[in-house]
Amino acid sequence: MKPQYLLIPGLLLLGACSAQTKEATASVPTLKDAFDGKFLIGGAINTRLVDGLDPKGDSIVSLHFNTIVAENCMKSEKINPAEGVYDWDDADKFVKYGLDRGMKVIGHTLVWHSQLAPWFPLGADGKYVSADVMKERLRNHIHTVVGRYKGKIHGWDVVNEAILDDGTYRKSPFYEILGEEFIPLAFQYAHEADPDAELYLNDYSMASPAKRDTYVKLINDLRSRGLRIDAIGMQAHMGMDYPDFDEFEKSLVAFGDTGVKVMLTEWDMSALPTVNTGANISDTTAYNAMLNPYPDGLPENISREWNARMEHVMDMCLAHADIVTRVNAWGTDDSMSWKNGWPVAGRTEYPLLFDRNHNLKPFLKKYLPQE
Ligand code: 9MR
Repeated sequence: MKPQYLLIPGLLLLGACSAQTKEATASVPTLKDAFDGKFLIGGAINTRLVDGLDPKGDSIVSLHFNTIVAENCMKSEKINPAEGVYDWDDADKFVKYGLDRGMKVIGHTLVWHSQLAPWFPLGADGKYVSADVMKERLRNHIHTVVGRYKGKIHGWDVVNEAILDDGTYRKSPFYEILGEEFIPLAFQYAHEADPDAELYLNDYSMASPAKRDTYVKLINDLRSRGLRIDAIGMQAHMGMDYPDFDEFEKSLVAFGDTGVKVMLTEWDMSALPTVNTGANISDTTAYNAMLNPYPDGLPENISREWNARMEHVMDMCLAHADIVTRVNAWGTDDSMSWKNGWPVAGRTEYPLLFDRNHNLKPFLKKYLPQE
């Protein structure tokens, strides 16, 4: 029997399938039913939601998603703040939250230049450590974190944002100390720690042809060494005038052609004037009211255009459902999106699949199973 959901205006509660409640219940079409057999559908969730402080967010995640990713609680700064010191609290609760609901739980992220625990690349003299020491630290970090969730985490963003838009390697501490080898090493260590976990490379601005070419080479290189890589995560932070959808699709196809799967891992679309097309969180701009034109709600024409662009992306994923295995929004509802604070702090954004009242955005309705 399909689960029944008690409908209360503005709130959805999981209800019992009893005769008494039958008249007051109706089955609700869900996103996970809509895309069943095509790809997983989900979102990034934060610790507020896991801790029960966002009950409406919890309702939509529990009802509509079959996969979740940790928005912040697994980043090295948080989970491994000092050498040999691990803070598992939020990550444990996050993993349990997903497993309790039968979801595919995704770990984010093992190797990232940003939110990197400050101790990680430095010696007692404050300078970068040697390559040997860095390898050991990388190995310990990955073995400890992946090992703790062995058999529980479905897949890991192993390396995040390693390549710049011009296709060259980002000069991160990992790169400066270990050169390009930090990527194969990270994949090797992650696979050693959990041979069954899927392993991903994840990055933004994936429509860039130069970036695409480097990632194709990188995937081929990892595979030629016999290392496991399951998918490329195309973060998919978008706006009203970017990315070029044709180039985005070319990247999606090029990645698929290498033999790995493709995931939209951090999907959102700004509805506001474009200030920055990437997702590099250190690139910020000062507030100015012109950049925040819709504090009281999206005008109808902008909403229509936004929904049409989102529908175009979802249709692209469906057209490539043979290679797209997960579509994941970077958040739950508009009120909690990082885009309200970036690249301009204090804007009112509308980038996600659910609005501030936790209603599904209009473009999604066409995909829902008919009631
Ligand atoms: O959404 C995340 C935000 O809450 C954090 O402050 C920020 C820094 O840790 O990271 C955001 O998530 C980023 C993700 O981890 C990697 N890709 C870009 C995302 C947006 O900055």
